[in-house]
Amino acid sequence: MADHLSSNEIRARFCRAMSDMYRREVPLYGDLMALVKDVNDAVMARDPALKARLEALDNLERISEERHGAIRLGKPEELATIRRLFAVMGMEPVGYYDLSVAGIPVHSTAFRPVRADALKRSPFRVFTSLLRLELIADEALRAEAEAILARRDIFTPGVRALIDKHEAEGGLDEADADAFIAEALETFRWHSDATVSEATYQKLHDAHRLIADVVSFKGPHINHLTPRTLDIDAVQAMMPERGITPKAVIEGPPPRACPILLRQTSFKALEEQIGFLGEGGERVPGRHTARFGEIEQRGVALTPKGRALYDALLDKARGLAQPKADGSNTEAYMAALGEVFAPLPDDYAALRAEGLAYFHYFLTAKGEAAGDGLSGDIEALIASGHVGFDPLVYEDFLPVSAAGIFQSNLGDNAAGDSMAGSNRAVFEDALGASVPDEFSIYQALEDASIAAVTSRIGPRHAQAAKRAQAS
Ligand code: OOG
Ligand code: NI
Repeated sequence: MADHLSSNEIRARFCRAMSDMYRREVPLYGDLMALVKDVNDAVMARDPALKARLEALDNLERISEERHGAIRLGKPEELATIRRLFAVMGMEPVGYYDLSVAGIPVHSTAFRPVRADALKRSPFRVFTSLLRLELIADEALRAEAEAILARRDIFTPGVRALIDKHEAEGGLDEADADAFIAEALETFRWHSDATVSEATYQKLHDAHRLIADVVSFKGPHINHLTPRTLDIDAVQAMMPERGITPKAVIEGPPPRACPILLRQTSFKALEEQIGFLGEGGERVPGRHTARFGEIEQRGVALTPKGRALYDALLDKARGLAQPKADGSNTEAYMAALGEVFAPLPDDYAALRAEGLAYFHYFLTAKGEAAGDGLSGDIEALIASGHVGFDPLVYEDFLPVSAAGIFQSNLGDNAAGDSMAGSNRAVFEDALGASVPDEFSIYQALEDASIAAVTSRIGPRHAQAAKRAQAS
């Protein structure tokens, strides 16, 4: 077997190549990246303890790199093939997100690495949506959209061949991996030439702006990338100084000492020049709005109990002040959010004690020093300082936040009424696989860390140690 490049390495290289491409395509995104880097550098300069922690847990050079991007697909077989494409990079579908509840005619998953070591090497994920054509009410238009999509192939023959090779041989060598990255990028590239006439585009656009974005082009252009910021409030506040127009509010929980889940915000999608297909095949100038830049800041993953509380509190805050797209009530919304979230403890020990969040357990230096002499249960060992716990970072997305990101970038009046119910089975059928829910992944990580700790406690460990000595 030839030497295979690891899927982690392929994903890291792909992420960098996509970032380079997107910065060339959308220069304002490069300005956002520069702002994020400046803010991250400033945060680390004023908080050396944080910097030291990041240095130990992460790679400082990669702090400001992209954490995710997003695409929107048009037909089931595109979703099935993109699953195989992402698998080459060690990315698996996790979670089902139904956006139709927010009036957006798609359902989605996130392709992402799931193992702790893979996340550490390159946490890059892609939020991937599939258009739900069945939500187009006008039957003739639905048929037309289907026919247009049927004519396109968003994958190059080269990438198809390399996906096959990866599956047949269980990996790709370095030359194939680099070829794969170049070919895969073609799927995510921007095409300024629409495949439809202005009249067709307009009809699709009137049905829903998102439908026009998905159906009118040759491929599912990457519509945003999202670096990690260490201070999302600072970046949001500084965007205007750099000539970047932010969306009105940061989605997700309010700012906290112990961050939970995911906070994210974006700059508003740019209006870009495109060419419609003219009657004689000529290009007719037009405009389309789809692409933007986003930033994110992640916190601890919540258990189902913690998540239910989060959802209820967010709902309550939105009942008090629904954020307006023009920013006119941003202060009122942020104030409501802060107030309503007060009952969610802002301290890791309390979040853990109340079973609201997931943690990684480990033997502290004191625990290691105790060697074979450790006994008691985990809670007692935590109290005595032998066992410690670190928050497990939330690696997934939030449907209400995602809807807010979609809406602000589709034009702020794109918020529609709730559409037909969710249809996970249809999505999984198109995907060709079932999607695990994210909780099971965090639970498994937490359980594994507990098992690793308990294997070193008490009689069982003492016996194992004796056996090891005897052999
Ligand atoms: C995806 C929007 C959702 C997020 O970060 O929640 C998203 C899209 O606009 O296609 O990326
Ligand atoms: Ni996003």
